[in-house]
This record gives sequence, C-alpha cells and structure tokens, in this order.
Amino acid sequence: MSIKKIFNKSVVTAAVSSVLLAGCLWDDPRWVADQVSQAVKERRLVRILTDLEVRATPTEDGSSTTRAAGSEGYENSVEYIKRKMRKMGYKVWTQELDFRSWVELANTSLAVNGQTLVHIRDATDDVPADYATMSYSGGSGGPINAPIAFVTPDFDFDAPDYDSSDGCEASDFDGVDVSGKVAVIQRGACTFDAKVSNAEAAGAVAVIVFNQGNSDGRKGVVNGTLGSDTGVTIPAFGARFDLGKDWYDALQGGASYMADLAVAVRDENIVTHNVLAETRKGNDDQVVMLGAHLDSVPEGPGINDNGSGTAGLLEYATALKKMKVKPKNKIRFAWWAAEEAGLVGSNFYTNALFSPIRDDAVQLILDELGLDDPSQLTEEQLEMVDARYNELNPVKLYLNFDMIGSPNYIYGVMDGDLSDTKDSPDNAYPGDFEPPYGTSDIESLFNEYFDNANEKTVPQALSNRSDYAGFAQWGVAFGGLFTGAERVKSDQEAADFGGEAGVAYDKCYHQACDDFGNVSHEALVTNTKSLSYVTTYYAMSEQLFPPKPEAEVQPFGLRSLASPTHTHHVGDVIKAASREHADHGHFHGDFDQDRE
Ligand code: DTR
Ligand code: ZN
Ligand code: ZN
Repeated sequence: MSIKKIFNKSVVTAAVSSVLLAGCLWDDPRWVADQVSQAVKERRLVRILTDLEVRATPTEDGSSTTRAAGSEGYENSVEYIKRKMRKMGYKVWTQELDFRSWVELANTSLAVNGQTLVHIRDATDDVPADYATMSYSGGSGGPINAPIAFVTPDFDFDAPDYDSSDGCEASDFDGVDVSGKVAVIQRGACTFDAKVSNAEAAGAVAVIVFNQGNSDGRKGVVNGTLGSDTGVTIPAFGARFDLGKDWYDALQGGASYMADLAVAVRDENIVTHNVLAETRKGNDDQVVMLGAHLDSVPEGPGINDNGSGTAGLLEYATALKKMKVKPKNKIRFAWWAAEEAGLVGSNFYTNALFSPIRDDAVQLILDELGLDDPSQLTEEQLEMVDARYNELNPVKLYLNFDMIGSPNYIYGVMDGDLSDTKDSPDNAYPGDFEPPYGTSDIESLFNEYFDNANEKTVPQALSNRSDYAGFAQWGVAFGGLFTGAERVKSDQEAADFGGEAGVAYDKCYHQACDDFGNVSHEALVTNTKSLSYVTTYYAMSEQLFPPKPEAEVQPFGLRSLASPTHTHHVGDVIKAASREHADHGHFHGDFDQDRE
C-alpha cells in the first residue's frame, strides 16, 4: 500500500471514529466534565467580579459600598444574575423571604468610671478589645449616664456551692436595685437573652455581661447574641472578665462607678430574594444542585465573599451553554440571599422544599403500616421513613461555593464524611450524625479533579458556617470548596499552595477592602474548573453514586439489629439544628456567635 493510501485511509478512519466516538463520549460523564471544565475562561470570570463591584451601593457611613441583603446593591446583583441567566436560556425564578436584620451603626461608646473602653471594632494588635455590642441589642436613643450595679456574681469557682447563674432568674433581682442603672452580670448557666431580659424587667437601662472567668476560654470579650427572637429593647454589651471583676472589687471597696454609653442600631424586617435557575433539559427526578451566596456583609462589596462563588456559578452556566451540553439530570443553580445574616436564604429554601416531602414520606409509611400516630414510629420504622424520603426527594446532591478566590488561598474541600475532621474543634456535627449517602463520593471527586491538576487540597471541617448546612440537615448529599477566610495560613500550607504563612487567607474578610483587588484569579479559575468538572460529572451520570454496599441495603429489621445504637433521622437533625440556629437574622456572619 502506498503512503498516500495509508494516509487517506487513516484520515477516513479518524473522521469516522471521531463521529462514533463523539456519540459515546457524550455518554462518558468524565469526558463531558473535562470539556466543560476546559471551557471555563478567566476573562469572563474577572468581568463578573467587576460587574458585581459596580452594582454595590454606598454603605451606611459612606466609607465603602455593599451588596448586603436588604441593600440596593443586593437587589442590583439579583437583577444582574437573572438577566444573564435568562439571556442564556435558563429557566429563572426568585423566591421571596423576610428576616429580622440587625446592624450596629457607627459611634458606639462605653466608658465606666470615666475610663473609655475599646470596642471590638477598634481593637488592633496592640490595643486589645474591652467590649462588644451584643447582636440584637437595643439602641440607647442618645447618651446614657447611670450608675453600675451588680446582681449575684460568684468568683469562688472551686467552692462546693459555686453558683454560676447570675441573673438567670427574675428573683435574682429581688434584693438588688438595678432600676435606672446599668446592670453588670456575670456570664454563665443561661442565655444572654435571659439575663438581659430579667435585668430590663427589673428596670435596668442597659446591661454589661462580663465573661465568667472560670477557665481560660471564658476570660476574653463576650461577643454574643441575644438571638433574633429576643424582646430586649435596652443596650446590651459583652465585656472581658477582668473588667467586671475589677469593677466588682472597687464597688465592694465602697466605690460607686458611673457608666456613660451610647449605641445606635438598625433593626428591621427585611424582604429579600434567593435567585434560582435550572437547565430546561434533564431528568427532574434527579436534580443536581449547586449554590453560592449572593449577599455581602454590610461593611463592603463582598467580591471574594462571595462574588467569587457567584462568578463561579455564572461562568459554569456559560461554559455549559458554550459546550451545548444536554444534561441527563436537571442542573439547578441557587444564588442565596442573606447568608451573612445566618444562612437565612438557603435555610428558607431547604425548609420550604424538603419539609413537605418529609411529611409525605411519614404519611406513606403510616398508611402502609396501618398506623396513624407519627410519634409512635419505632427506630426501624423511622428508618423506613428516611429511605422513602430519600426516594421522594428529587434533589440528589448539593454543592456549595462560598469564598473560592481568597487572595492567600488554600484549596479547601469540605470533608463531608468527617473522615479527617471529626475531632476538629470546628466540627459542628454530633457523633451520631451520619453523612448523607454520596457525600463521601462528592469529596473524592473534587479531590480527583485537584489531583489531576497536580494541586493539593485541605479537608475542611463542617463548621455549619455556610449554605450546605440546610442540605446536610435535610439528608441531602453535599460537598463544596472553600479557600479560607479569617484564619491564618500555616507553614505547610504556604509550602503546598504558595502565598504567605502567618497571614490570613483573606485579610479583607468581611471588610470594606473585600473588593476587586481582593481575589486570586488563579484560585478562582482553578476552583471554577473544579466545580464545573464535578457538577457536570453528576449531571451526566444516570446513577449518581456507587450502589450502597450489601450491609446498607439489608431489610430494615436486619439493619436495625446490625446497628442497635441510636442514629439520627432527618427529622431529629432538623429539630436540633433549629434549636441551635433559631436566631438567624443578624449580620457579620456571626450567627454562630454564642448565645450563652
Ligand atoms: N460562610 C463564610 C465563611 C466561611 C467560614 N468557614 C467556611 C467554611 C466553608 C465555606 C465558607 C466558610 C462567610 O460567608 O462569611
Ligand atoms: Zn461567604
Ligand atoms: Zn461572609
């Protein structure tokens, strides 16, 4: 055969096989995932960041701009996402929700016995903080000048009758006169809300809760929250232990101290919106969801937190479109409202969507068993409910992208199965939490992407500080990426990822300077490719996760014999979670602030 012939033949073969191959390559989730991931473009991502920054509107004090839930900057961002997604042909809708938004305005002051105290906002490396305003504190309505008064503090930590419950009961105020005074109360035994409410009922004009002092962890500034359900209307502060103790000793010695204070807050119900969008094609019974919060904190425009995740999702939607992908499963995008106020938008969405599905599952199982009282379901029967709920729930997984372009980044992957971070102090999940089936596979797939890209990753503890929390609690498999916030980079991480050890991952976290200049393009591009890869893989897979191992699909009776200990059911987790997070609705991302 002549060279020419061989050449022609191979050209024809190549052409034919590429057509054939193309046919089956589109059936290969990894191949499609790779194509979409490669279609991600830095210039478009960067453009989205600038588009978001120009949509931010001036902050309260005019020193920066913001896209916080409730601001014009937020609604501008909503319109922007809606327009872009509609233009690409996605189905787009918004979901309205409201919440109690509380913000401390500028110029809070507190002085005791003429000594001006340092507000936590003004603290520096050299000047430690003395106090913080409690979230949901009332305002002072002008300056207040009043004597301070103690209630029932106890400093005898080792005494057998040590009583840590200063101010927890209304009766604690019986023998003490706090009327018209600033009550100074020791932390311990009950919520700040209980202490401050009791003091207000007894006539106090303001309250300072100082730290308990009984251990090293309880000496610093109390930076707490009264919770969004509080009825307190007077100013409430938290202070360091040593300050409270010093004032107490002085008063015991016969001194009388005055407090001078002023605090202004904005406390209002706000209407805001989640933005949702989905592909027109794909199986509705297998929805693959991904989300990023769209709001910033009130202090700044939030371009890394979370313009980065917002841009990642929008660029992924663009790459899908450019590659003309026909997903097998529905892909649903969510841009969440009011994450910074305590995961408000995502929790609203998950509760509204999953609660009725859960109720249906309960009813179906009751009907099948011929029972009518859900409270009498046994452990085994509750497992049947869980299984039915999982079948009925069309949302099969959720991927979260919050801060994916931190300037001093690491490549963090959520450790959804708790395999590396179970004992981390940041792990917010109790011992009997069983990660939803598939969660571990999601983490592995993210890691696979980074491995192939020759990048290391750092497993991230589930601190419940972002929007995956509602999905995890409702039993949906989840995962996500995170490049770091206020914590500092370790030496090992600097060796693995470059950047500066001993410096925060994001030195502008929750500040005015979280602007266009505060994003690593490198991290943003890599993470957007990674999220495109993982989401597309699941969107193109008929079977999302490997089949459960034998032991997991035993008949329910056997299964409960195999695991006699109590396990979490979706309903239990929700109850626990709503107890802990009943107080969503204040800013600064401090919904995980202490309540007591
Ligand atoms: N929720 C973020 C910051 C944050 C802190 N820890 C994590 C872990 C995973 C994702 C995000 C975060 C914020 O919006 O402030
Ligand atoms: Zn965030
Ligand atoms: Zn934040």
